[in-house]
Amino acid sequence: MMEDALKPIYEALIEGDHRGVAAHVQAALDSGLEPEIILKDGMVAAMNEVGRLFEAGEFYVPEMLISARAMQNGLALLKPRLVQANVASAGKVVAGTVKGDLHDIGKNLVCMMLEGAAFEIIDLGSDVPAEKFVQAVKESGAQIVAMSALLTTTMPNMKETVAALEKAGLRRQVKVMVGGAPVTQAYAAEIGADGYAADASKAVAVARTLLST
Ligand code: B1M
Repeated sequence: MMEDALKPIYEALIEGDHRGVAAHVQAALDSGLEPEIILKDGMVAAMNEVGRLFEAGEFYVPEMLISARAMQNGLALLKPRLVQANVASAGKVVAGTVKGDLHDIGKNLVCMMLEGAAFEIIDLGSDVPAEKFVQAVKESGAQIVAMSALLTTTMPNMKETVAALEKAGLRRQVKVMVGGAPVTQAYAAEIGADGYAADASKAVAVARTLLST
């Protein structure tokens, strides 16, 4: 059953009420609720419902967009609680949502959790072409490339990025990890990625494992 403090967050997110989301997230934090619970059981659950309503033809792109904006508003409040200041860098990560794909909420969450675990993040944003990943690895000397895709039609661009890293002679110096709703462990293996994570907290564990192997 959903906590009482989460219901108004869930409802405000579905309504795309960004002020309401911020107010209810703040109230939930003030009441002592863990940020991870607010995120997972309140906000991510609401975005899944938005997706279901879209699929059912009850929501259209503008509704998805205003819910996404409200989500970003709530995330901004959670960020300081999820990202703790750490001393030593755990490693450098070049992150982005692949070419053709504008969904950046999951990728932002992954970046936030990695940052909280002391990784240095070079966030390339969304709709990132393979060459831009390659360029960023060259410039930063990152040890990990983290790619997100939310559309079945953009998943192949992960494979394209792996190929571009290979072509640039960089594949042996970076580990590639992938994720996003349609992505699976099997797909990660198929495209030659080194790691897959189903959610943002698992992404931290995967990144740590990749750098220790
Ligand atoms: Co779009 N959209 N969307 N959308 N959208 C989905 C993804 C969809 C599943 C909705 C649906 O039909 N049920 C569907 C995809 C269908 C498919 O391909 N199979 C879809 C569609 C069709 C589209 C358009 C094509 C719609 C249209 O124009 N007709 C269009 C495409 C635009 C484009 O990208 N070129 C489109 C547009 C949009 C908006 C721009 C309006 C908006 C995005 C705004 C933004 O991101 N700034 C939007 C939204 C909000 C969604 C839904 C509703 C929510 C996505 C989200 O933020 N979820 C989504 C439905 C759904 O996902 N249920 C949907 C919350 C987020 C925290 O979860 O991103 O999955 P997620 O991230 C998770 C994990 O996947 C994982 O960690 C996170 C949780 O901890 N993860 C990683 C993600 N990346 C990772 C990387 C890792 C590891 C883990 O390692 C590197």
